[in-house]
Amino acid sequence: MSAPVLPGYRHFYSGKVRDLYAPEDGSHRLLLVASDRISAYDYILSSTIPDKGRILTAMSLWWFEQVADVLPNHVVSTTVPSAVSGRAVLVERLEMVPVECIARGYLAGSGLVEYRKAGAICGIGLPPGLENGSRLDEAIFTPTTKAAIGEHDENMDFPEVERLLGADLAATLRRLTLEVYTRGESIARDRGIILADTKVEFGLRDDGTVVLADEVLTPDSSRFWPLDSWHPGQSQPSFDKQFVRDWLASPAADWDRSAGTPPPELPDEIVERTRQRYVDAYERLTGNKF
Ligand code: PZK
Repeated sequence: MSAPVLPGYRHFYSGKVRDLYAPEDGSHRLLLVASDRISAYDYILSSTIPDKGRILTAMSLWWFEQVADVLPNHVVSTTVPSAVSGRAVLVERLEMVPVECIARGYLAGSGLVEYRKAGAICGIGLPPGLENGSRLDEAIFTPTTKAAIGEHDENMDFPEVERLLGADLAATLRRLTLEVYTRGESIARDRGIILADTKVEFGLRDDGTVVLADEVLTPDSSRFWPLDSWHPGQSQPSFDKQFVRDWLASPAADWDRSAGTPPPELPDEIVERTRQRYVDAYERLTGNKF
């Protein structure tokens, strides 16, 4: 599923699972389109998940409202071309901050790797004895460089962020990242979902106002874990992608991850169960029916 042609818009950029367009009306806007594409093990799969783009768009819009008292967001309108209805938003065009702002409240992924190697993540020392999936006493800000597609992001320590962006903006981004995450984690936990970590994208208006951009607190930008199967000391199942990962790793898929061949198409049952997990996450978090 490649980026659709949208009359009145010029295709501007495509990420792994989303596409950006510039309106041809000369307005200072962008159209941010969420596709039904899904990634696993660093591949974009050939299968799509029906409604994923609409579900994640609705979830992100809901989160923007939940944190509207923390900072403004880039959404201008949800009136969009019918070809992408429900899965696109018209947004303010901002100067994007060239740092991936990540907050972690639990130990997993590259954070766990760093902790085991150094007892610290991004220069922040952590107590000994933490395990895979442990909850941190306080969430931490673990920024990374924005690498080009295909490259891997590199951890930065806070002084590096200060040198790159200035001490004021660095402190503001750290505070806002932690406020957005802490608010989200608390809301999600009450509804049975652990938000282990999240990546927040910020942009700047011409007057320097920091604005929440991109999508926020979705399963594509965050680790979602089911609270009822959270067991520190082992790797936690992913709320949204576990069926996909388990099937791709099973003999049924007949796929050798290390061979460099792209993963096979997903069976209909795996697609349907995965779609249901996105619907579940949306309904549990928001209390709305999808
Ligand atoms: C912007 N991205 C990442 C997201 C993609 C790429 N409001 C904004 N103003 C200016 N630029 C961006 C945004 C936002 N959001 C975001 N790159 C630029 C991205 C989604 C799909 F292809």
